[in-house]
Amino acid sequence: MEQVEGENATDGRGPSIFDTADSLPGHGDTSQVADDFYHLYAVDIAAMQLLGVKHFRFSISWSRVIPDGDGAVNQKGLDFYARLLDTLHAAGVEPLVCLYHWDLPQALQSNFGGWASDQIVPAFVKYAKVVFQALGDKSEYWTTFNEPITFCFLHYGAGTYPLFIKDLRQAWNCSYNVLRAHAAVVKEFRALVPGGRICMCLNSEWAVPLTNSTADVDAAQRKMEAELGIFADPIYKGDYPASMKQRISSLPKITPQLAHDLNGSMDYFALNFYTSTYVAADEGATCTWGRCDFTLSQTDKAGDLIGAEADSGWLKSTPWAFRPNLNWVNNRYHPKEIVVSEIGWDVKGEGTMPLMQALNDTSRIDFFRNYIPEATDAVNIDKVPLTGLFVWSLLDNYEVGAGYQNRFGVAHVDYRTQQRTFKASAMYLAGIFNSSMANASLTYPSVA
Ligand code: GBH
Repeated sequence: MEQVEGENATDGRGPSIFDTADSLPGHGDTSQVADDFYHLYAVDIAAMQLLGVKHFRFSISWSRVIPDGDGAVNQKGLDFYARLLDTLHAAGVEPLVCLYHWDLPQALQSNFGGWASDQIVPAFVKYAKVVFQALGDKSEYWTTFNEPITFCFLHYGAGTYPLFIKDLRQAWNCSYNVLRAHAAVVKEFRALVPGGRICMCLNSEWAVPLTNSTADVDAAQRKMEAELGIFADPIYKGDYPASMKQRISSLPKITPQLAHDLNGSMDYFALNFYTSTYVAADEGATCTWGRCDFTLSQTDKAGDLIGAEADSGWLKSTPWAFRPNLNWVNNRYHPKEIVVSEIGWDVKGEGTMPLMQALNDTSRIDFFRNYIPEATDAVNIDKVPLTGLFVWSLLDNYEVGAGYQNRFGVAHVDYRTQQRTFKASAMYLAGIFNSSMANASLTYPSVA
């Protein structure tokens, strides 16, 4: 995956849209080296063992497997992921593999506009089949997409992330092509990976009505329906939420055939959850994905923030929202199983701190200490079928929107030497994982 691997042109890998976005107005960092996970994966897996980590989520770079997205297969690319999966298994770490975490092969963007074009669907199906044939027996858990609302509406719609395209029509085409591609890929998955489980990984920020007014309460519900329902409703219910159909004129049409193909295509529900937002009814207001009749803010009427600040401007600590968000998903979709595929925190200012200060990441520990019990309560008290939770992230890594400035790792990465050092939060998690860190080396790989 683009955020950790590096070696973007090694062993036949083709360029992705983020390699080329380096020349666009962004943060100026490139993913060319990142965490050099391409070479260091084995020591990182050893570190997982030390921490007591039993599950690891990663994504495959499409352009490593098919360099131009739609042509010849690059065996060396597949071999890397085979080595990675075999090493995880040997270490007793179970993988969860994502096919697409935003790093589109550049050729597909250049040739036909990427996800905005329906030509993307057969290309993605071809890529997925190659992966399932080569690696399908090496993982039980899979996801097709990570956060499609993010890559469709921020990369193509809002123009704020690379690709920096600002065209809502392209974003809607993207979202529709994602649904079609997901349905088609799951069909192949059933044939090629018997016994495997697959879903789409979705994200939401919990919606809090700004006031007790019925209008704001309704608006908060609409916000959840729009953010999760844009994909989960067609999959679980066969159509978009009524609240979206009433308001968003550019909404694509879910045909009976597509609804049929999507039905049953989520074996579990993967949710990325980080934070929350206030929602106020606002007739005629537009949200990222069109006319939604509400406005969002992380500040209440008195001017107070919804929670403590992280480094990322969008991230505030709202542990109390985790349990209601999980319940919202459970009550609306009744998934057989839910996996929280990301929770995580970047410490304010960590990117410019001296190492010793960065290692003492008490606000990240607070984040986990506050969030994790909410998930436990959702399981024990509310009977939410939550079976797993992934921390984002093991390592500091390359952020598509922010480069190397924002650090989400529980291990610090010195990007100059590639040395990793466990932060205090890694020790905290090791305690939860029942690891015995007695002989742990806190910095790795060791320098000669
Ligand atoms: C995750 O998304 C990503 O899956 C992961 O790749 C990333 O490393 C991690 O966040 C940390 O950033 O720019 O103000 O429009 C988390 C959910 C949804 C959060 C989109 C940022 C954009 C806010 N993301 N959101 S803004």
